[in-house]
Amino acid sequence: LYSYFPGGPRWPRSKRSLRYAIAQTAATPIDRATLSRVFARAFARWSAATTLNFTEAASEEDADITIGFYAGDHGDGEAFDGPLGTLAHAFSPTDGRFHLDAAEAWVAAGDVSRASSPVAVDLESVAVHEIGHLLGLGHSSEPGAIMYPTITSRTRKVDLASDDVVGIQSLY
Ligand code: TQI
Ligand code: CA
Ligand code: ZN
Ligand code: ZN
Repeated sequence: LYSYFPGGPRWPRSKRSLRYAIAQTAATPIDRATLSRVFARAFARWSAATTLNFTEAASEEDADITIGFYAGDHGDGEAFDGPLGTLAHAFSPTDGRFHLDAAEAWVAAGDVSRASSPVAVDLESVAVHEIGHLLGLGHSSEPGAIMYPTITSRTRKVDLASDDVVGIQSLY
């Protein structure tokens, strides 16, 4: 079963078009065009299930959601920890911050199960999960759900389960 953050925070009804920006932060081996494509696909999974829509903004000042890669302590009290452990974190509505650990062996294209690194992590899978948090979903007790709080390295999991869909549709 899905859950929400305490108090059920969500984006206001007046705001069904959300804008996200990919910040220029710590270096990742993934090029900018690939990042745009991967995050667009991850947002599309949630817009397909709701009346929300998402567009990439050119600048952070113009965005509701900001996405960035950071290493170690990056000033929000939730330091990243190197490969594996914490991969990413996102804040509840309407904060909009979505941070990824720059130290992960992110895979943005191709088959993560065939990646050369034993600690490879599929970027789109993590993005779909974190966008659930950005929109107000907590964790699910359903192992097949995107919002289930476990992911194995070298696996891809990007399709919303009916549990995720029912959860997001009762919020929006
Ligand atoms: N990051 C945790 C997560 O996103 C951070 C976190 C823990 C959190 N408790 C939270 C965020 C409560 C919001 C609300 O769950 S993580 C997974 C999963 C992580 C974990 O790096 O551990 C995924 C990132 F669900 F598989 F465990 C992505 Cl998909
Ligand atoms: Ca980490
Ligand atoms: Zn952070
Ligand atoms: Zn989570």
